[in-house]
Amino acid sequence: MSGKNSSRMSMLALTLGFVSGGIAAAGEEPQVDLNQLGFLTDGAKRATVMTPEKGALAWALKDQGGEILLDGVTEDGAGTHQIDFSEVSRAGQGYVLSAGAAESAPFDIAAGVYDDLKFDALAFFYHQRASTPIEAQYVGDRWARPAAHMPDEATCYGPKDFRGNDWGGCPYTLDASRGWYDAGDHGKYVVNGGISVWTLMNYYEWSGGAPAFADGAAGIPEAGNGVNDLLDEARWEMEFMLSMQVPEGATLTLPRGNQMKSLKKLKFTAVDASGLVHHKLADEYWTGLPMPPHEDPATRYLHYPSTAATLNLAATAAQCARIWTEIDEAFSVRCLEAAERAYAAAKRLPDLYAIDVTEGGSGAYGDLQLDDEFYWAATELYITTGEEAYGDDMRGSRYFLGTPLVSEGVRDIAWPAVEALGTLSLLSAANGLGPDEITTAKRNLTAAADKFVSEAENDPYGVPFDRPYNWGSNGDMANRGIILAMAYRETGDEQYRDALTGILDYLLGRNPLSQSYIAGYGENPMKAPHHRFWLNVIDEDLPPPPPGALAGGPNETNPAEEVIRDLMDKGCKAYTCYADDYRAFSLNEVAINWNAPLVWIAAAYDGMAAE
Ligand code: 9MR
Repeated sequence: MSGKNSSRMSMLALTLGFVSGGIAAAGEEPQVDLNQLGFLTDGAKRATVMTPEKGALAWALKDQGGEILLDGVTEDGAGTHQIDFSEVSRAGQGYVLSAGAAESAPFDIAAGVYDDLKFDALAFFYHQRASTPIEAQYVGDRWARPAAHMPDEATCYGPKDFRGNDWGGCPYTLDASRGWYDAGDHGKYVVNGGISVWTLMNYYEWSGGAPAFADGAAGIPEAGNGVNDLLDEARWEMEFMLSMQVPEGATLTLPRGNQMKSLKKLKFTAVDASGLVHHKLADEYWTGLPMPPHEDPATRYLHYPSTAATLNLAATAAQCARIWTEIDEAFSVRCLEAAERAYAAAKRLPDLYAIDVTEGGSGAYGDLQLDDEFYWAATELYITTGEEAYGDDMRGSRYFLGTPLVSEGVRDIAWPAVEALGTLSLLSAANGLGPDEITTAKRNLTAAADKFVSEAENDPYGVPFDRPYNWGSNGDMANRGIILAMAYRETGDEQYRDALTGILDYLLGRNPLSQSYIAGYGENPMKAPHHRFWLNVIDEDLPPPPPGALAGGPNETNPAEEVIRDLMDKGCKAYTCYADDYRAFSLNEVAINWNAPLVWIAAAYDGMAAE
């Protein structure tokens, strides 16, 4: 064990003494943490033992009948020790790993152990659909509900915002039905819708048409319509995104430039708003919990257009245009026209920053740095059209061919950091890049993956993540999995697949809280998300979270609510800053931008299994 491990380990051991939740705390007895779902027959199999004891611990892997398949001893001394039993490939159910007196949760080894997760993770999006009934025949009686926000029509809030600025309203109402509710709330945000729908569509492109989601594979109303089910789900969101675009010829008065220091006295400019995209459509105020979507009493409003939302539409509609070209030409043309109009509008008005006009009711999704959105949109348009004007913008960006390497100024993939999405599309869809450019993009991809591998090697729980855990850290983790899966396919290098295994292991229980962050999966799954409908934990008439919903996860950077503040006061660190508590919206919300990369990695990982 490296020195770095030891220091992180003792930090965790200290910390864990404070963390409640029914899990054995350090200082009492050993704890064995591993993936509570299980392992692929030919994949890496690792566990972490946390022990307060001084000597080495004897460990044994036992099958359901108690027969020992492999045994050994841990390293000497108190701390966190890794156990590697990858050499065991015999398929079976109900295996247990014991170390000293402690036992792991039961788990399986099977080539098909990930068969269901990709479908359940995708089903999250059907559950979150607006403007349609969620039918029992697809989700079961517990989760069925009537249509909500049907239609979802709104005009701009105003003319005055809650601070008294007069925006003038907008001279139209939009029918922005469909789309997915963002998270535990009923807001629909173009920024965040963008990265989420991109991720689903990217899996389609990267995997050569997502055969796992072939028409009829998923439980959605469109199954049987001749179109891949992943695309059917993505289209539900694209239709909403397209409907958020400002009609041709509309004039709006909008605040240009960064006016964050004078939000009470905004200065407005009359602009030709054609092709811009509204930032979000959301309730006027925060409704309480629980609040099933079909009972939502709040009036809904459009917030004014932002350049970021406009570029989110430009990027995803460009991606949509090329994907649907052979599937539904009219839709493809609609997407391309919308993308080109949006991109032109963003270039004309590059400095429209999102500003909330209601006090509460929705998240801000504000972003003051938009050169990454410009790169992403230009790149998607270049891939789709091959036009040099887009190619020039793409090549002129400081992000050209960048992948998440913070040392090179390219950030982890997240809703306000979308530069890598452009590069990943260049590695997923046919395009006009030269061979040297493709080589550079691949080299950048593996450089990012190499960094994640080394972080996993230095972490006692094998987690490829060595930076502060922020709001939605599980989504960031899953996005790193996309990089690792892509690098594995490019190179065949098993260390990338092993690090991806590390991410799934972590999300499914190999962590110091013995927590599976995925509802319905593992012995100790997330049960109490911050969600207005999946609140069985406080009302037995309401459903629990459906299997496949991923919690936001540990957060040590933003003490936004009482639960996390309490944990931080008690000294939580990194992946111990979490509680499965529905009140904890900064830890335990679910969201489309976190479940989308879960779909991506669950499908990709399942596809890597030896049959
Ligand atoms: O995921 C978002 C996170 O990055 C921000 O720090 C946080 C606070 O602004 O908001 C998160 O997004 C929430 C959004 O604002 C409203 N719907 C629920 C989202 C997930 O918590």
